Amino acid sequence: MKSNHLYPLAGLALLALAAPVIAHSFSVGKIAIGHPWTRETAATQTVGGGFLTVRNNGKTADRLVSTTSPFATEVQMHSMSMDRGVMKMRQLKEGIAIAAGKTVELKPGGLHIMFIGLKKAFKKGAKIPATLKFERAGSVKVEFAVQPVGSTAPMEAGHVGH
Ligand SMILES: [Cu+2]
Repeated sequence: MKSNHLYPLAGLALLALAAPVIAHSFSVGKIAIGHPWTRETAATQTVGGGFLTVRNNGKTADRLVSTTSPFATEVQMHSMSMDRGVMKMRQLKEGIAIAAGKTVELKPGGLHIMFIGLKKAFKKGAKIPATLKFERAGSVKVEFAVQPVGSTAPMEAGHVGH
């Protein structure tokens, strides 16, 4: 596991500081994960969605096979689609394929991660630790940034400098 925040070269670190926005990202092998985020949950809420981008910089297809988090009893991968005007959510037991050279976006209304059986509420500004496991690249620890309830897209500005 390697966080992209840790630039080995001072020059790169300076460039990063000069940028107006610093994304939080993670990588393992040829897989790059961009801005994992989730939404604030109410105390009574038992599930929460998780969103991120996964890029496969390798020449071989890979697959996100599972996710675990100490904050949830179970973490599933879901797809969402319209079926005769009704939004349907379906569990992807085989995981999510990431073709070579491609980026897959997990976002509200589409593919997403589902935290089930929340052990405590997700508080705005907190980071939810999770481990993503890829068939080929292996496992990587990431943190889902908790955004406000109404968020529909990742907010990078909220965590500049971490
Ligand atoms: Cu779902």
